Amino acid sequence: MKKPKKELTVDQKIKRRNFISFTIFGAFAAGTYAGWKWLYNSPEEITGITGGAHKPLRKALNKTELFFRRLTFSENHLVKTYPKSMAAKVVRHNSDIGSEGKLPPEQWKLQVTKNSGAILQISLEELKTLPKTEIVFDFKCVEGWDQVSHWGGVKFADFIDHYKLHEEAKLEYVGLETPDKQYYVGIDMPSAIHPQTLLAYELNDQPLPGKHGQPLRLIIPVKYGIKNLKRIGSINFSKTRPHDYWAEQGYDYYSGL
Ligand SMILES: Nc1nc2c(c(=O)[nH]1)N[C@H]1C(S)=C(S)[C@@H](COP(=O)(O)O)O[C@H]1N2
Ligand SMILES: [Mo]
Repeated sequence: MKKPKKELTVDQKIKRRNFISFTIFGAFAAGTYAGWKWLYNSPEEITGITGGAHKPLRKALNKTELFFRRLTFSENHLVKTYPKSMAAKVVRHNSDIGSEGKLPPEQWKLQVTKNSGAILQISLEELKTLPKTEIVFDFKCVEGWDQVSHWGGVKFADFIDHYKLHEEAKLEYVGLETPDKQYYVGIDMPSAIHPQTLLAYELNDQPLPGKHGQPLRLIIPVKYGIKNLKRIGSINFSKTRPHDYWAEQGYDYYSGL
């Protein structure tokens, strides 16, 4: 004979539901805690090129970076430009790590290391014999200001052509440093050879003032100000990420717009 099904009282039903919801809630809470603990106890990356995140988080950040690089970047994608009349006459100035004061021009030569190990020493006069390119664009600092400014110099891609650095340009990165090596940046090659990237020696049709990177600076409109290194002393090419002043402090290595 079949056992008659026992009806639950309202009270019992409530108790049972509470039991089920608390069990589910508890399981979620335990899972969340376990996940957090896993992340918390996961090894930290070695502080070096980038600045100390937990390894699983850095992995996710790198994936995100790659996704946005592929989505937003192409050599044909140009940053918006403006008429010269819109360029600021009084140009904002930010930090001067490695580029303080004025450098006697005769004490400066751009040093470019080739794959062979040979070092090119290039004077400003020599650079000025290459075709000049000008750009008026909205310069953006991560600290929250931006300003339309007008720069002139040698297109990085023209520089590569002129000095026959095609083998070097097949590598992934360009590293630039101030003469005293106090400030340094790493740039991915597609951004370096982007048609709007300049080795700039002029601001508002005048030689670069001391505080804006005299005698030569990087102007890379596809990146935030931090990557626009003032007073370039040396240029290197590499397969791996060159060290980068702000990335070491935890800023985004790519720092693209
Ligand atoms: N050598 C050197 N380059 C540098 C910096 C610096 O401190 N030292 N600061 C960077 C930052 S954060 C910004 S916003 C721009 C500012 O350039 P500006 O002073 O010409 O406006 O330069 C970049 N290049
Ligand atoms: Mo900046």
